[in-house]
Amino acid sequence: MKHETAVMEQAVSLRTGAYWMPFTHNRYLKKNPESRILARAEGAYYTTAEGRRLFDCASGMWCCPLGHAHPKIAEAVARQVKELDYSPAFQMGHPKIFSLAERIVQLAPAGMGQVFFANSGSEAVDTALKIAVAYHRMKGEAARTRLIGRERGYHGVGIGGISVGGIAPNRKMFAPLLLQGVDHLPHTYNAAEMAFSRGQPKWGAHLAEELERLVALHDASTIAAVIVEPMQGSAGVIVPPAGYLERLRAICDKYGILLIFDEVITGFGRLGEPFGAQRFGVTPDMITFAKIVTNGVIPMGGVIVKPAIYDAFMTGPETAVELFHGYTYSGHPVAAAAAHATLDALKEEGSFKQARALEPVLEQAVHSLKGEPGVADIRNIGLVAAVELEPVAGKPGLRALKVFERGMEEGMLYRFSGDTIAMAPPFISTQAEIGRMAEVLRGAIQATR
Ligand code: PXG
Repeated sequence: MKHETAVMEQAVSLRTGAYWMPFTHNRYLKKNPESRILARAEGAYYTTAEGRRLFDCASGMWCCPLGHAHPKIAEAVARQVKELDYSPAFQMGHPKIFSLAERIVQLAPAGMGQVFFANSGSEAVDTALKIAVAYHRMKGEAARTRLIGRERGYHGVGIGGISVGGIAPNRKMFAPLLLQGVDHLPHTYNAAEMAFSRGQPKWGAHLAEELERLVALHDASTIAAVIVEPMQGSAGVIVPPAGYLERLRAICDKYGILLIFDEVITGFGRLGEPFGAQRFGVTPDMITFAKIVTNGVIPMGGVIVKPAIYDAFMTGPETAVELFHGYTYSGHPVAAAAAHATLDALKEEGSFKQARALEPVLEQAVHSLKGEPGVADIRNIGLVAAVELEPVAGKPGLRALKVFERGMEEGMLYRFSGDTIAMAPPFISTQAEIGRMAEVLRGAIQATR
């Protein structure tokens, strides 16, 4: 209790000037930081410095679905710090990272073979892009360097990730740094055709044919890879049209182009299956992951590849390094311990099944908001949902900010980007909590009309 009071006191007497907050309206927040300071977390709830309990509607930032302060994960981390806190990542290993790679391959769709570890989604993405280009070179097709992303795609904030990404504000300031030789598929969102769809929209599979157009324009011999999120998360939850990913896979196969699924959000159960690949029945050549792999407790990311990709590098003298890439903290032992405990918990708690069981509850709850003032669209799949609001004229983002602030007053921590409210509740949520999450949102939408 003494400790708890100290945490809270520290949080309310903050000097905020030195901290440059990421993806944040620093000036606005720092005028009144108290309501935004999280002091504690347990299970599906945060407690703010002001002592307000908030339901964790987005599982942190999509990464903590097993709930906070998970005893098994906490214990595994504490034990690992004492047993082996760090092991050099290059030329050395430790037992837990080999076994973790094997477990991740087993969870992945059939046909994947190896895992390369990084520390975040952004690093995972840049790793996958580098592997794609280097792979073709190893195979004697060094001209295959072009990377194809998608409009509205989010692939983190590395130079590679923003180059293949398709969100203008993330790109425009850094335009001179963007990679050359990148093109983009169109996004698949069309309100007139798919607003208020439940799950996968029926319209839009034909948009995958745009890849044929890009192949005709650039020639397949110049294209290394296509990278897409199976479900676009940061763009406001854009669910792939039925048949779309299948068609992308077929066109990539036809032209020898690698298909990368960025599963940083969809990996490890968010869609009710281990990966989006299994949910949609489409197996890519590489999968990037991060977030849920450690339940958000310790940073970790990585790339899962098909054996043919790994094997392409395993040539030349056995004593030579095969891939000149890696991070000081690749496969960090403490992250590996957290990941093992997370995978144990996902299994023991039947989390994928739980996410599937909650999917219709979430779907029903959020779609009941149709018709509330200014609700432009509602989208959902797996344990993910988004409510898109009509913007206040001339002030994009303001409506969602107001709803977000109102939500906090009512005990809900929503995610918002632009004028879309996103929800990705913990797998441990009860039906009642999901119902309340939607009802508080209804009240906030009505109050901010
Ligand atoms: N790829 C995808 C598909 C992501 O969603 C990243 C890469 C980058 O991961 P790191 O670990 O470098 O941040 C992401 C991250 C949101 C939100 O609320 C989404 C992300 C991060 C923070 C907030 O939409 N996605």
